[in-house]
Amino acid sequence: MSYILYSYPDCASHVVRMVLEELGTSYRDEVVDMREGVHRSAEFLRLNPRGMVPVLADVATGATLSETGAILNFLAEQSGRLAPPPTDPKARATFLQWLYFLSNTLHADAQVQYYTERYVGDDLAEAARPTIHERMRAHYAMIEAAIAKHGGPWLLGKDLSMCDFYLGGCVRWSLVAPRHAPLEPEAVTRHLHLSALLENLENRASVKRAFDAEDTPRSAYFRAPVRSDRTREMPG
Ligand SMILES: N[C@@H](CCC(=O)N[C@@H](CS)C(=O)NCC(=O)O)C(=O)O
Repeated sequence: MSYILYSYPDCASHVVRMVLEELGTSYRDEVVDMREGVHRSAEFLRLNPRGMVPVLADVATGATLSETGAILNFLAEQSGRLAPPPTDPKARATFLQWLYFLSNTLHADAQVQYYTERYVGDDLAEAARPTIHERMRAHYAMIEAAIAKHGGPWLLGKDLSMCDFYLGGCVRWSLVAPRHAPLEPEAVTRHLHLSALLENLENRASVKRAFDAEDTPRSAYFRAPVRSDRTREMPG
């Protein structure tokens, strides 16, 4: 076993799981039961003082890290896969640019969409939703234009990368997860290149395994969850 993945179903850890499955790397799953508040336990806070999943522990080196974007970069460096090599600085720069955008803008905005009250308070949450929805729509339109420019099929061009899994996770959370205000599917489905990317992603064996491992419906990106036995409390 190479890694330990601290996870909770359909959360940000799902992105890391898809990547680990794609890499074919062995890992042990440690489910952090958020419904039971395990993410706030002293033991888990020692791993991540912010009390969030994902956390990845690299068994061989003892390295332990949180933050989805950092974990993906770490895995790219360790595996030498799913990212252009450092020996190709132009392609690597584009990869890093997207990875940071996904982490500090798309994922961050998806969190504002989900946890709106945390950012603006209960009283202003309703009023803030149209603005955050508009931001998400604009991000998807910008991504569509970028893929259209090089022709796809993936975010960086012809090669699948870490970024595609991260993008897939963010799209899913913005469309499916929010309790109060999911984005309308058309915000994504109207974009042909982005839709094709998501469909390609959804059809990968690694992604199917990741969804199965979390007992999450495979209708991954556009449709609402069909299971009702688990409340989605902690996405994104
Ligand atoms: N910035 C973190 C965000 C991760 C995150 O939001 N995790 C959520 C679950 S999907 C979490 O642990 N939430 C617990 C909480 O907010 O108390 C990352 O990129 O990994």
